[in-house]
Amino acid sequence: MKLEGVELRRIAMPLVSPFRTSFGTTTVREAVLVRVVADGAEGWGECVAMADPLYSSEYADAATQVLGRFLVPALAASGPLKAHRVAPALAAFQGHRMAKAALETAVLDAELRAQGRPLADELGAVRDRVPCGVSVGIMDSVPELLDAVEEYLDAGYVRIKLKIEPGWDVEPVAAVRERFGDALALQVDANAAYTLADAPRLARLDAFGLLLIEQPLPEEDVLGHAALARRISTPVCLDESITSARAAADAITLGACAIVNVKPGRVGGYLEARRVHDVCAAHGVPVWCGGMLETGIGRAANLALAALPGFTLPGDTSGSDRYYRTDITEPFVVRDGHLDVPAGPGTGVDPLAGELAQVTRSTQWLPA
Ligand code: NPG
Repeated sequence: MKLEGVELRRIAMPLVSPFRTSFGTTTVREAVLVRVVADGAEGWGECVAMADPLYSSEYADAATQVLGRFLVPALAASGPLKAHRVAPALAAFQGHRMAKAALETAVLDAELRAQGRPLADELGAVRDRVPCGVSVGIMDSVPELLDAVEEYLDAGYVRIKLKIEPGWDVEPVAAVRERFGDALALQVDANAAYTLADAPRLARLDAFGLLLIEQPLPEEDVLGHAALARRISTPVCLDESITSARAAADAITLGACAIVNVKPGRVGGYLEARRVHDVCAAHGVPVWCGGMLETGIGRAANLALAALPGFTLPGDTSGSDRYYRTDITEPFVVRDGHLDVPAGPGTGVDPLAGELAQVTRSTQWLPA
C-alpha cells in the first residue's frame, strides 16, 4: 500500500465516574486517535498515553508531537506501507511505544480492511468471545467500594481487580473477600506504589487467596519483584515493567513474575504484544489483556488480542458503559460476563461520525 496521509485527532471523553489509582484520579480520558489513509483504505489506532506522564513517561501531548514530527515522516519515507514494516521503520526513535503502537495499529487496520481480514485472525485468535474482568478504583470508603463491586458483579463481570496503595490495601481486600466469598476471582493492582520494605504488609494479602498482585514495585525494579515473589505467596504479575517481549523473557527468567499483563500500547503495538504472549506461553506463564480506559476503537483491538490461546485469565476488557456514557463506536455490551470479539475486517469497528465530532478537540492532517 502507499501512504496518502495520517490524521491525528485529539479527543476528550468524560468518564462515567472518576477513576482513582495510586498515581492519580482520571475524570476525563484524553487520547490521540490516529487515522491512516492508504490506497483509499483507512485504518484507526488509539494511542493510550494519558494526559499526564503518571502511569508511564508517555503523555498525550508528547505522543502527538512525536507522531507529527518524527514517526509519521519516517513512516512516509520508508517505502511500501506494510504493518510488519512499521516497527523497523520507527526503531531509530527511542521509546514512545504508545505513539508507535497507535500508528502501527492504524496501518494494520487499514491493511486488514483492504484484505477483508479480521485482526483476531491475523493475531491467531482461538475464541469468539472473551471473559471480562473489571478494574475498581480506590474509593473514599469501604462501604462505597463494596457497593461498586456489587454493581459490577450484578452486571456479570467474572473477575474483580481492586486498585491498591499504601493505606488502601489489606482492609478493602479483606472486606471484599468477606462480603462476596472465597469463590470470587479477585486480584489487586498497586501501580508501583510500594517498595520492597513493604513486603511484610504485602504478605498479609496472602491470606485472601488473590489470583495475583500486579506491579507492586517501581517499573525498573525487576529484581525487587523477584525478591518480593520469594517473600509472598500471592503470584506476582508485572504490567509497567514489561515493555517488550525481551523484557518479559528477562523478568520471567529472573523469577520476577508468574503472570504478565499484556498491554499493546505499553509494548509498542499488537505485533509485539503477540510476541510477549508467545514468550510467556513458551514459559508456561499465563497472560491477560490489560486496559487503559480505551474507547471502542482501542477496545475492539484488545478483544482480538485477548482471544489468543495464552490469555487464560480474564482481562480488563470491560463494557463501554463501565467507562463512558456514550462511546465513539457501537457500544460493547457485556453479556453473560463476556464480550464478543469483533468479526469484521480489521478491528471490526468504525467510529460513529457524530459521537466522534462531539469529543474531538483538534485534528491535524499530515500528508505523506
Ligand atoms: O478497564 O481500561 C480499564 C482500566 C484498567 O486499571 C486499569 N488500568 O494500571 O492497568 C492500569 C490501569 C490504567 C488505566 C493505567 C489508565 C493507565 C491508564
